[in-house]
Amino acid sequence: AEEYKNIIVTGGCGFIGSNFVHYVVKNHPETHVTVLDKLTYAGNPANIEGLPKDRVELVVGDICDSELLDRIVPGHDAIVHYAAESHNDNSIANPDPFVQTNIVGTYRLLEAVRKYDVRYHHVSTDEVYGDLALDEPRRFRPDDPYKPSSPYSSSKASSDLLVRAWTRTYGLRTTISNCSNNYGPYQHVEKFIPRQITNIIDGVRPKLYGDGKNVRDWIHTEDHSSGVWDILTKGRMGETYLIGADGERSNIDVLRAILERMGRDADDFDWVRDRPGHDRRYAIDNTKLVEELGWKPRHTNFSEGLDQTIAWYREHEDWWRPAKEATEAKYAKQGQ
Ligand code: NAD
Ligand code: TDX
Repeated sequence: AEEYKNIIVTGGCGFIGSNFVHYVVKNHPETHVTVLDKLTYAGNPANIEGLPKDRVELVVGDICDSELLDRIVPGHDAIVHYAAESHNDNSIANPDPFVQTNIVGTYRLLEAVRKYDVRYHHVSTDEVYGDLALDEPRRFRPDDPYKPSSPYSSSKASSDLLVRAWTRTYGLRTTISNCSNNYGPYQHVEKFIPRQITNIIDGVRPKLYGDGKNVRDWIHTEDHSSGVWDILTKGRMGETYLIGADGERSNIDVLRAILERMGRDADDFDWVRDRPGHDRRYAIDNTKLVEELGWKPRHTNFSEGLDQTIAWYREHEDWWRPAKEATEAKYAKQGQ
C-alpha cells in the first residue's frame, strides 16, 4: 500500500470530511492533514477542534480559488476531495452554488493536480447512477451508465466525468468512490436522520416526504472513511469503486426506528410534500471494493449505529442548536 504523509482534505469541516480527518488522525499517525474548507453554512471548524495541532491544519478558503491552490498544493502528496454543496433540497431551491463548487471547484482542483502532479481521490455519490425501482433485483455497479436526477446529483456526475476525462487525457493518478447515504456524528440537521432526531428532541413531529417508501442504502460514516482510505492507498489508478454496506431501508422504517428508540409512538409524525424528482431507491453492489481491496464495514448493526447517533445528538445540542431554526424556517417555506 502507498503511504501518503501530507494530504489535503477538502471539505474537512463538513460532516463526512471531518469524520475522515478524525479517522486519519486516529489510525494513521504518519499522515499530516491540511484541511481546505470555505466554511459555508455546512462547514464548522468545531468538527475538527481538539485534534492535535501538529497533525491537522485548517486553511479557510475556496476550492475554486486557483491562486490559493497554487500556494497550498505544492508540498502535498495527495488530495482527498470531499468539499461540495451536498443537499438535494437546497439544489432544487437554488442550483447556482452546486454548479460553482461541485463542477468548477473540481475542475480547478484537477488543474492543480495536473500542474503539481499529486495523487487525487474524488469522493462522490451513488446518486450519479439515478435510481432503481423498489422491486428491481439489480444494484448499482461501478460501470453502470450515469443518469442523475437532481441539480445536486447532476453536478456530482459532471464532476466525476471531469475526473475520468482528465485521468485519461492527462494521465493523472486518480480514483473515484461513489458512496451511499451516510449517517453518524457531525451530520447537518438539514439531512433526514439528524433532522428527525432533533425535531423529536424539540417536541416537533418528524416530517416524511411522499409515501415514505423511498429506499436509501445506509452506511455509517466511519465505514465510508475506511473505504476511502483503502482506495486512496491500495486502489488501482483510474478506477471507480462503490462504497456501501448492504444497508437498504425505507424512509418510513428508519423514521419509525428513530421514534421507537426515542420513546415515541410509531405514528407520531407528519406526511409532507414530496421532493420534486425524488429518487425512489439507491442500492450498492460493493463486490469490487470487498474483493479487490479486502474492505469490510464494521458498523453493520444499524439499530446500534442509530442509538449511538441519537445519543450523540442528545449530548451535542450546543453543536446543532445554532443551525436548527434557520434550517426549519427554510423547510417551512417549501411546505416540508
Ligand atoms: P457537507 O455539506 O456536510 O460538507 C461540505 C463541506 O464542504 C463543508 O465543510 C463546506 O464548508 C465545504 N465547502 C463547500 N463548498 C466549498 C468550497 N467552494 N470550497 C471549499 N470548501 C467548501 O457534505 P457531506 O455530507 O459531508 O458530503 C461530503 C462529500 O461526500 C460530498 O462530496 C458529497 O457529495 C459526498 N457524499 C455524501 C454522502 C452523504 O450521505 N452525505 C454520500 C455520498 C457522497
Ligand atoms: O425531512 C425529510 N424527510 C424525508 O422524508 C428529509 C430531509 C428527507 N426525507 C427523505 C428524502 C430521501 O428519500 O429522506 C431520504 C434522505 O434524504 P436526505 O438526507 O436529504 O439524503 P439524500 O437526498 O438521499 O442524499 C444524501 O445521500 C447521498 C446526501 O444528502 C447526499 O449528499 C449524498 O450524495
